[in-house]
Amino acid sequence: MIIDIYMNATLALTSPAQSPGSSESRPGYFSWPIGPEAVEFYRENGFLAITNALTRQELEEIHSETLRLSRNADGQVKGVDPAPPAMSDEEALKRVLCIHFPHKLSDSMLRALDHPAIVDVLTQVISPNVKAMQSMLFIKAAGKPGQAWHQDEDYIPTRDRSLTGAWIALDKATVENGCLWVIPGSHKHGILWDQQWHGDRKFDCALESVGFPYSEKDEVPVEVGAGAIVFFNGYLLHRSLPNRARTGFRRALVNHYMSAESFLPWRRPKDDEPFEGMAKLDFRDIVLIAGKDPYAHRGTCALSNAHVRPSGEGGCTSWNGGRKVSYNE
Ligand SMILES: O=C(O)CCC(=O)C(=O)O
Repeated sequence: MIIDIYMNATLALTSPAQSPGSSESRPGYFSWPIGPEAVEFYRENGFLAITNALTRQELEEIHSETLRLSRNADGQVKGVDPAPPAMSDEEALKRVLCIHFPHKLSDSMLRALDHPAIVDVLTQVISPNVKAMQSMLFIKAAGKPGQAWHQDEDYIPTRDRSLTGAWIALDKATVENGCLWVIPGSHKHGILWDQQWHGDRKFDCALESVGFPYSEKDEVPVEVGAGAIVFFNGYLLHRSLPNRARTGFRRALVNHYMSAESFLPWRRPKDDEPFEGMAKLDFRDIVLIAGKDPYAHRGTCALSNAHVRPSGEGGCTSWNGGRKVSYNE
């Protein structure tokens, strides 16, 4: 079964990296360490892909941890039962669309937060001082839905628009199996567009951004091999379509980062917690991955736990603030 699970991974990643900063012939695809050309591309377009980021060994470790978390033998991932011993690895993986905060339970995913390729890119496109606050492990078996148009700052609001995703491809990601699609340059408006329920079974329970001045002809697929990393700005409009391959998975580990200079007003304090006011609201369940944390004196704390994201297959009632939504028939 392991062979089947690794079937669509492209693991030819031990070849020497291209010279620093050089890019492939496709626009937006670079090797690391990156140079000014890549930074300029990112500023203009709101995304870039690093093709030579993870080694085969790093990928294999994350694959094996993905399986461990999906089997959930110790029940630490909320929202999915421990897999019975008789359940195949493939079946265990197929149960889960995505696990939020896997770095809380996996050392290799925690290590992936400050992978040198990520530090290289983020210290050039965000700030010398960078912190991480979130990870998501998409497993996306054949037949699973995508995520409708959205901007990540809808969900993780920074105060200086510095939110950046690092989308680590664990399998080859193609149009067929549900790669990322982006609208280049859409981050530049600096506007968070309205969101509404889409009712479309192609997508999971998250809302869809609407009212922006782009159409489908403006979107481009970001197809990458396993081990590549796609970086994208928190204001960039992006989505993914369902995995339409007949078999296999489209796995990706997505980490989120921001400047350490900005507070992160992500969670309201509970009634009995001291509160200095909105301007000082700061989520401190963070990992500093580069430079200095100007707010280190505030300490850090554990606020998030690994849990499964609803795929929509069992309905979306508990998502979007408990708002009841249903799919169009
Ligand atoms: O990987 C996917 O299918 C969607 C990921 C995404 O939209 C995100 O990380 O914001």
